Amino acid sequence: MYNKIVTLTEYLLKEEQKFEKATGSFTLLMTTLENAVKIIASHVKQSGLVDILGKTGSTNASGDEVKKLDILSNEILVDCLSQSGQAQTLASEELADAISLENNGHYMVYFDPLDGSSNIEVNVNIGTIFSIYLNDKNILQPGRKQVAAGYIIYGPSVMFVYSCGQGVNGFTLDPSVGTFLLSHPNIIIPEEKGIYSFNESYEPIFHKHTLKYLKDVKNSEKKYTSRYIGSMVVDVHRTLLKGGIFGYPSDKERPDGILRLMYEVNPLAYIIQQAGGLAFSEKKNPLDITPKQLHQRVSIVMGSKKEVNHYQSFLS
Ligand code: AHM
Ligand code: MG
Repeated sequence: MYNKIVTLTEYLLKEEQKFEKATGSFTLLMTTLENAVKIIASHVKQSGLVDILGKTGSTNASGDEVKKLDILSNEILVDCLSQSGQAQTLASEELADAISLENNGHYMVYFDPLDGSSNIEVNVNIGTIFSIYLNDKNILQPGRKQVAAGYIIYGPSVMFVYSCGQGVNGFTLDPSVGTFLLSHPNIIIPEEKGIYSFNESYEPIFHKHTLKYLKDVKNSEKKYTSRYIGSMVVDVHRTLLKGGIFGYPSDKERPDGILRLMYEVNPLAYIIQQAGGLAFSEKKNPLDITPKQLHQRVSIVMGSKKEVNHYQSFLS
């Protein structure tokens, strides 16, 4: 006897059956992505050993070049997705331009291969973020047109969270069998929670409304606590599961903040909103922004409805 738990592959196949005209292309694309992130996960797990084994130079013991983990993750995703034949366009934080492949792939895939990369060397959680669109000649698509989006967290366990427009589901990697199992079905973000996640060291350059908001949460009757990991994907993941608010707003020196619209903000804003939360960027839902360029930056605040509304109440 064993407890039958739904695997990511089974879940994808079941979802596919709901669409009469499905060709299997999306399932194949997601399965390729699943395989790619399992390879990335195994490298992330080994990363601490690279120092111990003395492989930090430009070549490793076998004479191969040792690649930085974010560059390596990018290569793994590009290789796997190119070979799948299902994606015609690939775009990444690590590549100046989008890659246009010579195939009839139905999809365009945008990704941040390893978000929070400054946390790798201190063994703190990081993740991969992805965003999927139907193939189109125009690569500058508004987030509203995403057909699926999600992320993978490399932490104490590896989690694959995604949505294709019908709620959000989370899968945890069972390392003994190497399979993602449905662990968090139909994730709903709590409507409110006193956790705020901003880098407060930017107070000297924050705009007045952000300063007023931060002052208010500290003096509020409702108990607030602060959490900031510095890997957006992980800060948003905590916000999704526990509730609260994550923000990287614009400030006096950075009119668009620092986070990237197409492969950081839009996929995570899509997930948060699919789970019943809110996201906004300078009074606009980021999903409604038509990008002017691939690597465009955008300010962002997202999370539990009541917490985001609270922040918005300080915007005059
Ligand atoms: P990365 O994609 O190069 O890792 O950089 C983006 C990261 C986000 O994950 C995180 O929210 C932000 O940079 C942290 O920035 P800061 O150190 O200014 O708070
Ligand atoms: Mg990033």
